[in-house]
Amino acid sequence: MHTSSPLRVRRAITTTTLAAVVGLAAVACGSDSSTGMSGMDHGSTNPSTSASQHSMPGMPGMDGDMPTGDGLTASASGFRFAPSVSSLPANQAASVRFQIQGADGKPVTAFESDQTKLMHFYLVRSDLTGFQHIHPEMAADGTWTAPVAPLQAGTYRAYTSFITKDSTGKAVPLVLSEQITVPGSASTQPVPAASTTTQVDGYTLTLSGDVKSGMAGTLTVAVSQGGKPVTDLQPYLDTYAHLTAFHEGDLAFAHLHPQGTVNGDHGGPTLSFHAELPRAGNWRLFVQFQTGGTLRTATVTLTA
Ligand SMILES: [Cu+2]
Repeated sequence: MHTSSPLRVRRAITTTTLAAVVGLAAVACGSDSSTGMSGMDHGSTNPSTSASQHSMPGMPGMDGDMPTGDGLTASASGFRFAPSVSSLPANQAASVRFQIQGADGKPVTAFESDQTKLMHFYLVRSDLTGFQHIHPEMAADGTWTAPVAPLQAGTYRAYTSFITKDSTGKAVPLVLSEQITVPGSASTQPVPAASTTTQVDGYTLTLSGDVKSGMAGTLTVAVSQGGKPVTDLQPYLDTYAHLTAFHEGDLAFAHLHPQGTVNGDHGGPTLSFHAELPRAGNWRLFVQFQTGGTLRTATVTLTA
């Protein structure tokens, strides 16, 4: 079903009007509860679709010679991620303002919804700690504002993941990133050893599947609590789990796309993801899922 790059495979088939979505896009994931957000996460109108895609790993991009399959460039396909800051203060809440600029340098204002959001913004530190997943809000002029929780000192990478359109109207899914420095003395940690299991908030996640670098595969995550299968996962971003991965060392980005559709608060115990990791080595996985109205983030290292 999925034949394209790890960058953005899945896109909403419905183009929602900008005005309707901006209001919903303003909530950071950390405080995101789907309850009360009208219709946001309960539909199943966002099936996995294979977006036409040109940025296979190792292949040149359509409009340039930079590969875009790892999310490590600030510009690709004629679009540029332009943050207003290159550093943020340590240990205090802050905002990152940014634009996505077209080849003419003007801010882009037209985006398509992807997993119910027009823009996904991620932060991770060089040692793969400090993960944040935020849904920024866009002003009419195309300036986005991402509210960032307090950061420890260190070197971070900020990623924007979105779908826009090129001059011919063709959808262009991109992940663009820039480095952001948080001054101060940083005590980085070694990336934890690879494991097939991890815990968060009393939940145990067990990974299985055959994931090799540079190849499409399926990663399965089984969720249990107290030894019993969990079957009350709630929809989050139109899925039962949102899985982001970062590569140890260069911080390459991969989004693992959920398979299957969402139907009420009955997700689990087993979730499947289309996995396509562009590099060999260790990947730190951030699995976000929701139960009882609370968003939880489990982390685990996977070696591809
Ligand atoms: Cu997001």
